[in-house]
Amino acid sequence: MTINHVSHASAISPLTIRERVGLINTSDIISVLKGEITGLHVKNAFSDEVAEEITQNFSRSPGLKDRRDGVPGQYVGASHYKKAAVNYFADSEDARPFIDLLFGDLVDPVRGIFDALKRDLQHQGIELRLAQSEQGQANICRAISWCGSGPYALAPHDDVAQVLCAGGDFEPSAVAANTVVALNFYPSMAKEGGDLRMWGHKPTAADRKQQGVETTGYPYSATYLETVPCQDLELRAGDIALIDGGFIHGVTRKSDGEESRLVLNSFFGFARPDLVLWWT
Ligand SMILES: O=C(O)CCC(=O)C(=O)O
Ligand SMILES: [Fe+2]
Repeated sequence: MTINHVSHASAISPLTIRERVGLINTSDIISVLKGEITGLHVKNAFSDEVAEEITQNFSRSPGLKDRRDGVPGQYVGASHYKKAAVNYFADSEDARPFIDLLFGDLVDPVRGIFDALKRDLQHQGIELRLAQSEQGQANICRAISWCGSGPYALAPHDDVAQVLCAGGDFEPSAVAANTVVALNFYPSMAKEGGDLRMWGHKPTAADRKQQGVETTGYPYSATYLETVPCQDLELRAGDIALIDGGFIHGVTRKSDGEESRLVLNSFFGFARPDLVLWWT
């Protein structure tokens, strides 16, 4: 029998989302990493000038492409979604010059968080590094403008299934047993909508199988989510959001027009008690 909606009260987990204004500290980030909170929304985390420069560099990028993996969007960089590890790392190497171009001569704000977190974890005897293989190394982030039609610009999904399904030779697959943190920088935001919606449900492998999203974690149906409480992170350009990517989340419909919605996204999490990996 197929269960079409989340039917067990025990499958509902409360959402605890911390909010800050203008101040990013590594203790908040580590709280998400350790699964103590579900999310962190930092408003006004970086300046309008930095946001505008990255947005312009994205729109003019010679590395800008349309996604062809069934998830509507335009992107610069590499995604491990639906990809074997060898291809992901080769794509990451190819895309690196385009990621560098997104930041031009700016001090890269994503690298800023990476370096601060690396330093803090190091003091605790934990290494933070980019995921790697013989083919190469992951990039610090990827840039995406989602363009799904219907109620969601990016349909409800989780970020864990895609990690598991990349195969055992994909270093980050070890992170799936722990919290997979999604880190999102927003250089540009649509006038209306484009919020990050989180549902209070962290699907298990059995849930994914039942929903037919075993290998992708994408997309979960409206029926499945009908009885699950949700919360919207109302985003503005210059904001950062970190979430436990194991919880179902999606991006609400956004207005068309001049301002497009742009996200710089990366993932990280504990592969071992003494190792945190970072990838895209
Ligand atoms: O664009 C966003 O706000 C979320 C992106 C996301 O969920 C993803 O890339 O997996
Ligand atoms: Fe996601």
